[in-house]
Amino acid sequence: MTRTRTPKRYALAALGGLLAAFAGLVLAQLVAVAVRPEAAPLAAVGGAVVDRTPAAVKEWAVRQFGTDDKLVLTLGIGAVLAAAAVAAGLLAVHHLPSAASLAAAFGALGAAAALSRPEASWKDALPSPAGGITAAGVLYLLVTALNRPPPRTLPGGSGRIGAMDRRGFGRLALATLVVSVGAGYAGRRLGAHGSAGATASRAGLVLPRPAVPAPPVPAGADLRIPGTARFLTPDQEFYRVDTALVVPRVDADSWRLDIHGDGVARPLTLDLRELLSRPLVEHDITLTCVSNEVGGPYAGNARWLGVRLADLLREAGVRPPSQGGPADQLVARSVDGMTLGTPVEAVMDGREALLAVGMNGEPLSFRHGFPVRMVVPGLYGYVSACKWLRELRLTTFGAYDAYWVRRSWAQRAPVKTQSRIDTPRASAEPAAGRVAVAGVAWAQHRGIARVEVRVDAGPWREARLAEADGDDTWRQWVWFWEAAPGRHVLEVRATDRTGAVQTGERTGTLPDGATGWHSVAVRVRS
Ligand SMILES: Nc1nc2c(c(=O)[nH]1)N[C@H]1C(S)=C(S)[C@@H](COP(=O)(O)O)O[C@H]1N2
Ligand SMILES: [Mo]
Repeated sequence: MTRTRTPKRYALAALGGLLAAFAGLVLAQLVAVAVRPEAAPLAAVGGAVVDRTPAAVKEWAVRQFGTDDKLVLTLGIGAVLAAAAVAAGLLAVHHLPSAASLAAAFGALGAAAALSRPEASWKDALPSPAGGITAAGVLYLLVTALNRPPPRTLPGGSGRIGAMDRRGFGRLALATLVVSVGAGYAGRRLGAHGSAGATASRAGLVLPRPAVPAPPVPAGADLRIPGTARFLTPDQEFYRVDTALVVPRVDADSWRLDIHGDGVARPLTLDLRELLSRPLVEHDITLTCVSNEVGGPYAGNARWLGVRLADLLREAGVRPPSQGGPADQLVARSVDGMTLGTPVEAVMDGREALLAVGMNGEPLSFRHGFPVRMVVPGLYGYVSACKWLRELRLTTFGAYDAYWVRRSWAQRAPVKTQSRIDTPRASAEPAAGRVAVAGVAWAQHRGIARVEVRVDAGPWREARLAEADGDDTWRQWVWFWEAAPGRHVLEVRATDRTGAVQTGERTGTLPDGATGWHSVAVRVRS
């Protein structure tokens, strides 16, 4: 009997391909629960893509999609996978082995991606091929049903040429869907169970009182002008920038920190209890990302609680380069293999560089680095703020390039003076009359001395500054504008406490942070 290649058969075959891929993906996800979440196909391929994305493309993606860039990436990979699944389904109608090879190729690709990730072990290679085999098997069953005539139910019933066992296919397809959805749900539950220890360790963590508490935030530090960022950024509103497609959930009870390397006379290994037995310092620090464009959202301010990094380094026998120490770079490594390089001199020059465990009175959230992260006033996050910290190694800038430096970012990146207009927004149409122009300005570790605003490139007008909460945090400002109807352009610039005025020269974020004045065009209603 010959089969007719009806459009219906192709449509069902394509559907079969999608179902098979879905089943494979779910199974791979289940295997990854046993191995580690980062080894799941989408996470592994996504991570490998992130690792290989040139800085310029990454900057473009961050500009286009903001912190949704990870979601967009995952959807993109899903779309490629779906297209391949449809192709495999169509191929399978004629030639099952080619379809199986396609599934195998994707399994191998996922395995290679997983193995290429930092901190990978051989087990990470397991989930994707397991998924590929599952997909091939399911596709075989589904397409066999499509290529088989229906069973004759009536004696002498018609055996139409080209007929297919549509009912058999339907049953199998439904079963695949039900089992996959069920397994997917079980996988989620198991995944949550797998990190239950981490969740419990966070819930059980009681932060010790600081030996050196921070003075209360001055009442006048927050001007509370509608539409502006709050002085202390709540965890949920705090920007998040990292390469982790799966947020690492570290169990605080098994967490360890190793400190070693050049000039470390006494290498240290500490668990969390040992770390917390040292005197804790509380300090307010504004964290900013080098990828923040002028006027952008990647800045947040928090009250951090942690151990002074300089004290720990001294305990380990480290001397800064200015005192003859051999290492000028401190490389922090996270549990997910991220590396960030910080100047040893900056960490030991007296500023409150912290190994933080607390943020705004709570243990760090998982997103922001639980159980321990670094925070160094005055340096962009990518050269200082390692989350999910695991290791501190002393070396030189000459000997080692950290993750972002290998992707064309500068080795050293002190924060550049910036100011931002939070209100009015670019889209706003305020009524003529008195309009509050307000926002924040930052020059961490130098402090903000002045903020000025100008309208339509007119003379600079001095804004009113909120009370300062030290030099390591941003400072709110406000300027009341007698706005006349029509289109106007507002611009802002800050001056730091060294007297340096924020430059108006526009540069991009690469390689060490954007410069230029934030401007906002508004239409004032009459
Ligand atoms: N482990 C790890 N730590 C990291 C990163 C990362 O990708 N992985 N990104 C860094 C960057 S670029 C910045 S700006 C800050 C952001 O910290 P946040 O997400 O808590 O705001 O974390 C830094 N620490
Ligand atoms: Mo960053």
